[in-house]
Amino acid sequence: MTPEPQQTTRRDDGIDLGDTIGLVHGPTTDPDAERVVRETLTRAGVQTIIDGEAAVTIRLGGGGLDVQPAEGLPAEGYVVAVGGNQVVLEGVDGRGTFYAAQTFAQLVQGNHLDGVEIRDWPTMRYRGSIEGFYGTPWSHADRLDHLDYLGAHRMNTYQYAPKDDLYHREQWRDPYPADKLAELGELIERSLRNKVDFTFALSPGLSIRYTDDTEFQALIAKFEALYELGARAFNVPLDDIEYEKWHCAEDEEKYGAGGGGAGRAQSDLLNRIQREWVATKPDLAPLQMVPTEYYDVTESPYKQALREQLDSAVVVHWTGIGVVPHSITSAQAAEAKAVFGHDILIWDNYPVNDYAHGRILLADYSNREPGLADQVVGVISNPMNQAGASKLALYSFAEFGWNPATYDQQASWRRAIAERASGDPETIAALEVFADLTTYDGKLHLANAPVLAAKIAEFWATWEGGDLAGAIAELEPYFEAIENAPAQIRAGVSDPSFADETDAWLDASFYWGQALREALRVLEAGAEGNSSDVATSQAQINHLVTQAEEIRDIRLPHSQTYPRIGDGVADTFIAEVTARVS
Ligand code: LTM
Repeated sequence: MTPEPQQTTRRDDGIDLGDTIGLVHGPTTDPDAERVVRETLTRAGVQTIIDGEAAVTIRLGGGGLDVQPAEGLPAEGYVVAVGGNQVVLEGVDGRGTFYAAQTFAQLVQGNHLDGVEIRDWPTMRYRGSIEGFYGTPWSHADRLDHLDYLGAHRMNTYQYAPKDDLYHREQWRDPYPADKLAELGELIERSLRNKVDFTFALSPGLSIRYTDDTEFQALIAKFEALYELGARAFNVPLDDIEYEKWHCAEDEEKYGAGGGGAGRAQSDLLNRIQREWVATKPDLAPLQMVPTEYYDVTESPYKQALREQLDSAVVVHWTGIGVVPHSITSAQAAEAKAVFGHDILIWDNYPVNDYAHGRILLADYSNREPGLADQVVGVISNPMNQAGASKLALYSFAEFGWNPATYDQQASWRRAIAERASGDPETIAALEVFADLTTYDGKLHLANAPVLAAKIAEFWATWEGGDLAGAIAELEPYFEAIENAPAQIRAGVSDPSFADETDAWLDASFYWGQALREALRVLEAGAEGNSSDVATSQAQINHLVTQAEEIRDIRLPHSQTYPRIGDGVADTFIAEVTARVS
């Protein structure tokens, strides 16, 4: 089950659903939950769903079985009970009932459910993602698929903030053209179906004139257009701007120089949005902002201004210490809360790869302390330019946000891999080999290809001990696994976006696997004193590496360089081999 429920009690009276099910609606029933239940039943082979009781009855929205009701659980909490020929799915609210249905979907195995009682609720209020990276934004189809993924993993937040959507940042004043607006409308609709808060973010900081009323009106008009489409959550990111640079003399005169002035100007803007717009719409979620100093906890005139002047209802984003921090501790988060003086939402820059050109990041979501939940209102992921491949990390964000106390980064990563592989052992193994080659990001993960590196270290130890054949016999299967992983992944990962988006890296892995194997031939030929075979194999290696380095992904910024595969390990091995035979 993912995320793992807070409380699970096994019962011994499981249920076979059969082909006819009764559906009874209780007080907390929910149409999106019902859709998930019906789809699940269809997948399980149920042919008839009757309105009312049957031999097996699903009570959607409570009632039935003698279980403690959901009432009293935290927001979004729910109860699932399976036994005595009944299934009870009850939430404390609509989202809770939807999550009960999603849990039901995971519990159904074929046509069967084991007996169980689950009481569950999220630890963190905000769980999900912020599409907040530079480079090629996600496609419309990527986003629709992503929203389904969030809903199925009990994540409740998607923030629309792609840096390279011109209408989000550079041309923030301009209304969206009709076709873009229609797409945003579809995203909002899909978010609602998945009980995800579609959070529309507008970044005016590159050019806004804070004292100019028409600027405020332009911002509100943009928000209003999204509100009309159904968006109920809004964010004003002011990251990555020159906050000491004013865009009109009036601003400079009113706010003065330095970070303190920027903090006052930004507070005035946010406070006016809060006062004149948010406060007039009771169905809006708390307003959010991303401060310009989002990456530290150092006291400054800017933070002092936000702390003292920004409306207390505004939620403030923070990335941890450092833009992409190796670790985030609860003590740091407590400092962030104190220095910003507001609720803190962690904008976590993992697995975002816009700064790591040529890399996809498929390693574990690591080094975030569970105690963060006591200090912040949530943790959301800034993902990669590759939406489907980002699901590996998002899986773990879902688990961490739901239940940080039980979060185990390695175990969660393995489950995420297994999910991508639909549980197929060969595909799991191939994904693990491939992900190892794409570990390094220079931030959360400082070592590249740790598994490959360890195997190569063992190889040299055996080699130094004089057992060339034994060393090769041990290592070559792993090189073969590198070569063969792409084909296995392409055949075995059912989500087509994964192989599609990692295509460049899969191709590169194939060539590097072959090059590594050829390096073993170099060693063999060298040991035999066969210089002609050494030269032939070395030429072949050069050819393979050239092919790997000619590959380009189609997305910016990765299209500007070659896909990195086990760099610093695979290339070093080949260099070492060459040095030893020369
Ligand atoms: O992290 C924040 C708040 N802003 C930007 C992001 O847009 C960008 O994706 C990441 C990673 O490069 N770094 C930032 O500073």
